[in-house]
Amino acid sequence: MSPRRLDSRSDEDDVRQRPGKHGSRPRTRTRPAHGDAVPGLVVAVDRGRMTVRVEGPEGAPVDITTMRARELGKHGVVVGDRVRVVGDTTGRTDSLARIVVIEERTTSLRRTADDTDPTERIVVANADLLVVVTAVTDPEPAFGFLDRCLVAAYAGGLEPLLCLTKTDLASPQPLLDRYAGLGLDAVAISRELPLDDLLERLDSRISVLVGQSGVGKSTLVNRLVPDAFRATGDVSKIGKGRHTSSSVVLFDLPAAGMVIDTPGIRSFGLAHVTADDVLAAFDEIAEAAVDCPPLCGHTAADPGCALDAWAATGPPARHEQLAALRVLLGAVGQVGPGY
Ligand SMILES: Nc1nc2c(ncn2[C@@H]2O[C@H](COP(=O)(O)OP(=O)(O)O)[C@@H](O)[C@H]2O)c(=O)[nH]1
Ligand SMILES: [Mg+2]
Ligand SMILES: [Zn+2]
Repeated sequence: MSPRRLDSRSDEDDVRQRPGKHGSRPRTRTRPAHGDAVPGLVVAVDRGRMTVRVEGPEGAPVDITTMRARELGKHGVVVGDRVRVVGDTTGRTDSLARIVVIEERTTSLRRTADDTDPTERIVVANADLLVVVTAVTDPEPAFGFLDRCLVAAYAGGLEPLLCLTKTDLASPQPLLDRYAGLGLDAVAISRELPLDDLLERLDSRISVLVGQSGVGKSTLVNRLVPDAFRATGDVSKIGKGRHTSSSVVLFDLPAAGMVIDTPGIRSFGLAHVTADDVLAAFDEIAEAAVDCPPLCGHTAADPGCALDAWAATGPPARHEQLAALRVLLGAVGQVGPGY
């Protein structure tokens, strides 16, 4: 069962988007007539000002300050967005350029504040990989959180990667076992060991790091990006009250690729996700589910779910696959809207 990349949905907005009819949202690649607009990548968003990386006069990348053009209406801009910019794009002090186009997103990592809040927010656009960082112990793995991260990855079209930290303290095996059926990629790391396995997976890609407090995410970011200077240890004392402690931050890896840290994200509300959104990441299972009754939640409690028959036929590994998938669907099952 191999996850496949989903087609993009059009989710432009990180604000006020009603759930329940995704798939039918208009696909708006907003493009006013700006022939001279230059392409760029949004690397930071801070209260209405976006830092956009464009190609500078000498060909080297330059980070410039921008705002959204009025013609974009309510379309939100998030880190990772590919945009087009007009105005003063030199990056000179006090220059302010305008974003006139937001390119269609290839992936979108989304969350709602909680499972009942209909307001969907896009956390990061166009990331390839969601690196779910969890300690094997100290703190103990938060399985519910991990399940939710994986659901958000599959539903958003990102490839998930489990990054198991503090493996000097305990075995990663129980965590690997929980998700074995998903065919999920995983790396085990610790402070004392080289990061080669992880670096290989981050190479030339845009990766988002998520993880609960204390798992060693800042320690990891500092090793990946030596000039990142993320506060580690008792963060509750260090980061409190600063808006930077909760903003999404993009770092360039010393080699090729970028990592995006998400310090403020401690939960993934999934009010926007349906069971079928998750299934869509698994070709074979999605195909088997066409025989399910309408609005089937695909859990063991759903009468007539065709996935039981699918697991009962074919290779025995299907049972493990279905069990792992249903662990994830348990996180979706708590959702009201759409079901
Ligand atoms: N034993 C052990 N401790 C670690 C490891 N990585 C980080 N830590 C410790 O775990 C604590 C939390 O680390 P931090 O990077 O601040 O976690 P964050 O909250 O996820 O950013 C700190 O005391 C780190 O020194 C590791 O690989 N092994
Ligand atoms: Mg931290
Ligand atoms: Zn079903």
